[in-house]
Amino acid sequence: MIVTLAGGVGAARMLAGLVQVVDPDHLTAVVNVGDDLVLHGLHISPDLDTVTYTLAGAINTETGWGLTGETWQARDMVERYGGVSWFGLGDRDLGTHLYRTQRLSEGADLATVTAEITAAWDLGLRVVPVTCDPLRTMVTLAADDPEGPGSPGLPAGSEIGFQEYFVQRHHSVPVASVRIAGADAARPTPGVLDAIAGADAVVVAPSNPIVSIGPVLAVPGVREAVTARREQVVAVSPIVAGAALKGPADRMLTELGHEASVVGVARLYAPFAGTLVIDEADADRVDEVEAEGLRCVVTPTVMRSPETAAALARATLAAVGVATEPAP
Ligand code: FO1
Repeated sequence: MIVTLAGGVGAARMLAGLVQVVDPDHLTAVVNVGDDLVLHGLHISPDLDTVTYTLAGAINTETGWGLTGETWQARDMVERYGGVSWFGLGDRDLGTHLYRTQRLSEGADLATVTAEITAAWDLGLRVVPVTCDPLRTMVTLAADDPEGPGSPGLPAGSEIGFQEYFVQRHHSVPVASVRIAGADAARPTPGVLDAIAGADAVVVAPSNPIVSIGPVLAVPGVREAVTARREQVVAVSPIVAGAALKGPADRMLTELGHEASVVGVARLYAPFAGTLVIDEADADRVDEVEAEGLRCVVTPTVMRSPETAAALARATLAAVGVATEPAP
């Protein structure tokens, strides 16, 4: 069994590589739900949906989130009424949130509903929310944020939800701190800790270390379970040549006092990961990464195509001695 700790877009691409090189029946994605939000009364799980839609081949490849072939009539109606329209929910995507919300209201837990949704998309792998309990990533602003189109002004020190930071404010305001609300009381989804304990490899996907991998590890028991498997834990750096490929990970690392580089990632991950995979662009930093106490593997990590994602998946698993299936 291969377990992958996953955020959104980067993790989804990595998983699309992994399913090409290992039997999907032997693959479990443990996914961040700190980005989840309730909007229009609907429960939205962006990272679960990004992983699901990507593996189903139904993702909007331009945005990296939402569905292909989307229309926006419902959002346009909300906008007409002056409602909340900064978070773009397409008409097809809305169907997922309607279904999820209805099932949750009937008493199903998020893991059950996610299994139903992934089965409907014929996914072979298991996609599991790290917890079925509420987990919310909260961001405290380091500076005043002036009023913008569709977003009210806020003073420094205000705490806002992750999507208010990421989407409503286009992650343009500096961050003073990040808090994972609900983490103390959250219970890991049943099976998650056992999957980690029994995994041949635990892959930390190239996701934001603070707001994607952070909430997964914040669920009580998960960090400990991963650390106990440190020798088999292999992380892929989401930072290449000092920059995040997507999103604010580089700025956020700097703002929170970390180095926005493979060395900064190594420092954060060394307590629980035995190996860090870095891009060829950072090959000159291998010694500095290894000085942090992990093995370092250099390979192309930018997933521009299914082939490059498969090659990265192969190299990542080989780094912890896990054999992969030959290319079809
Ligand atoms: N990201 C945006 O930048 N703008 C959006 O309007 C937006 C809508 C959205 C709707 C559903 C969904 O599943 C994801 C959506 N995302 C949007 C992406 C998402 O909020 C972030 O990329 C992740 O939370 C970060 O991992």
